[in-house]
Amino acid sequence: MSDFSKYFLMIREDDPEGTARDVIEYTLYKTKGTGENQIDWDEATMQAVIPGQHGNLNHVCRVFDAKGHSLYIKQAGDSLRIDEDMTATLDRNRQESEILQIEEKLAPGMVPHIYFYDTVMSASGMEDCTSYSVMRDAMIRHEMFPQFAEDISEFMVNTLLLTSDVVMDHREKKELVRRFITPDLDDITEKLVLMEPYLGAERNNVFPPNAAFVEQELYGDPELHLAVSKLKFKFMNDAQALLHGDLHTGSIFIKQGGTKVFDCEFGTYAPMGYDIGNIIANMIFAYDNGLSTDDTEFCEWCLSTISQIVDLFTEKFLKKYDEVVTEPMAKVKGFKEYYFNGIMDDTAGFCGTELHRRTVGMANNIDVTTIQDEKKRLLAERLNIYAGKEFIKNQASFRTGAQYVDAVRRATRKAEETL
Ligand code: SR1
Ligand code: MG
Repeated sequence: MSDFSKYFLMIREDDPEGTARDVIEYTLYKTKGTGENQIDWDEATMQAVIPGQHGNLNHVCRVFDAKGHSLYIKQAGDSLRIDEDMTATLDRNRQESEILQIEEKLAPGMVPHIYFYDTVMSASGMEDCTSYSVMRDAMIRHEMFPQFAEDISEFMVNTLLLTSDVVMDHREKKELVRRFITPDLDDITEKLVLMEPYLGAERNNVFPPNAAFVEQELYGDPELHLAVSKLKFKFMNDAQALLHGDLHTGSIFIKQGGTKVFDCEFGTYAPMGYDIGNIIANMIFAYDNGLSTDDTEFCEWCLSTISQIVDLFTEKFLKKYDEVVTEPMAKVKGFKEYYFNGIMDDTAGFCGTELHRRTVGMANNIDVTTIQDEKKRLLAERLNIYAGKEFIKNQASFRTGAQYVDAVRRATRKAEETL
């Protein structure tokens, strides 16, 4: 019997048999039983399998039995999967679990249920979502999900607005700010997203045929650098709402008619526009991949989804604001419009930084890196760079879904002209 009273890395991709043994023992230790959040496992048929891994940071293993019970065990390792030399606090598993529990209350059914989390092993037991696909994989297959804009806009309005000062008691909100301060994880975002794509870094992953373009358009544009520096300080200092913090298509499970958001270990108090901008940017990456195979139907679905996300978020946010606002000063005439315009500015700005960092930074995304044809990959990268610059430099021009779609089409044409 392994000793789970001291931390050790239980999920080891280079040792599937040892992992299975440890994970089954651990799962029984944490969940065996018939009460709430316990599982009546059929021990004789239990198996534990490490699935294809997606995340850059943690380790996961799926446990199941022949009677239909199943669970995902997720564990934080000392070093990060993306780079063994990088570390981040083991406490990230607690943060993620607690945020998912909060989000489950605010947006019921839209996150995987957390059965338990364990601050000794830095591990949690999460609802098995294998009937869903990771959305990034589905995007690469060019699958379309008509419910997505409705679902994700609902998720964002509920999790963001309801954790902000316009709704929450300010003392309780500050307690959450304290609980979810994540210096290590924030440091990754502050460097990987909000600095290195502009000032350059050894660990940037620039596609060599695009190096001169990146040099000129990103590293060599002082006006852009100033706009991003303002966004960076906003991210660091504006504790507006409890964010997911890494809301890309690799952090979403999806199937026809269903959406669940997971992987919120970057969750922290920061500007709402960071989450909203991230999701829009990641739909642009899906569009990039569609363009590479001339899949017009998929590209148009991506663009109309972007448009709907922006417009539905706006409609639902403004309606809900009137229903739930508690702060008297937030009811003063004109404040709602001021507050919402700020969110929309941030959305455009952080959409731009996500477009840039995934194109040239350390953590690229497979929607673009799997494009084999060099010219088509250059088209994708350059349109991301052009669109991102427009979003960052002209934040106040992006208030409607149609304005985002027009900018993506403009950036596509402009990128085509360079090839
Ligand atoms: C070092 S971690 C790189 C990236 O992976 C995560 O998903 C976050 O997006 C982070 O920036
Ligand atoms: Mg992640």
